[in-house]
Amino acid sequence: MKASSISPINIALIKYWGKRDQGLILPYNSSISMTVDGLYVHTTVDFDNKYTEDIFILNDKEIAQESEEYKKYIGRFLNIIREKYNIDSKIKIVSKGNFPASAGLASSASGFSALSTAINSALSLNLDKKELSILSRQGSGSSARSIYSGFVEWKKGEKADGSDSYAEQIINDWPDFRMVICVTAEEEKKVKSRAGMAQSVSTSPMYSEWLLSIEDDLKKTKKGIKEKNFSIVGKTAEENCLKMHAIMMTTKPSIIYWNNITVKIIQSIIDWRENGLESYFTIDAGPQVKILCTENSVKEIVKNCKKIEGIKNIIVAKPGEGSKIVSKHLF
Ligand code: 2P0
Repeated sequence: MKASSISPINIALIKYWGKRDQGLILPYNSSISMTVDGLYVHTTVDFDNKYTEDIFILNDKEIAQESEEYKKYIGRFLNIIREKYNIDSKIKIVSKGNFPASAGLASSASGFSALSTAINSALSLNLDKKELSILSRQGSGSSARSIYSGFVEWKKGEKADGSDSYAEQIINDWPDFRMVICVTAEEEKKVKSRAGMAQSVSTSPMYSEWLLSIEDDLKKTKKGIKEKNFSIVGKTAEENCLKMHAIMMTTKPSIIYWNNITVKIIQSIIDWRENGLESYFTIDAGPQVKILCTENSVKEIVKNCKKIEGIKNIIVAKPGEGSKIVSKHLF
């Protein structure tokens, strides 16, 4: 009962920030993302009676079952799996990401989609992509989107049981769309998304405004993606990102994920744009800036980024493939 998977991160163009149901992980709004090529988590799972307790090794470090991190994320998800599929045996999970964890690069999205995909195979659950997206969502909301390749929408759904809250592909191919990821800090963020978004829903005076404007953002972005209209997608993504950060900043106590390099990059992008280099930014629950651009401007953007002091790493990414089973096991 061993299986392995690889699952990518995804970066939202229209963001998810707030749950209408914390237990089932149901969002207040739909969201849209790009699945990112080259940044992924590789996971091997093994259900076997030889294990006397569950074991979870993340990036070569065993995560203690007593830790809050384990209980709130993996432990909670394994309880859901055990109850739903009537599983008694213990599991060993080994996961390895090729990017810094918890720094706003969607580690939980790739982590839980990799875990769900591997468990689906190990337990022969035969879930299709939609069902897998629903299962993965209950581990971490944004992971519902990493199941699919390309550009993806996670539909918020209406039903109380969450059966209509899953992701779907919008399009697979947009060959010249690029994301230049600027890593500005590699340490773990102080406020985890889960706690931060709950706090925003209950305390930001702007939260209801966010929900009122989101349908329009979704509509524009979906149409823009289908027509491969880069300007519309980039502009709408940037506006949506700023609205989400306005909510974060007006949360009590305020959540500010940006550092001074984040701000420097934002200002640079606006300058470049005024000078004819079309690019936009999006930023998640962390200080990294993801620059949206097309293939023909990557060279100039990377050259410009190298001149900005403090950027630790620059990664150029294309739209990529969703979660998949692989034969290589990590143990
Ligand atoms: C997103 N983020 O749409 C937004 C943008 C962060 C900022 O999805 O509680 O780790 O596990 O469902 O999925 C981060 O939220 O939260 C996130 P949980 P998750 O990508």
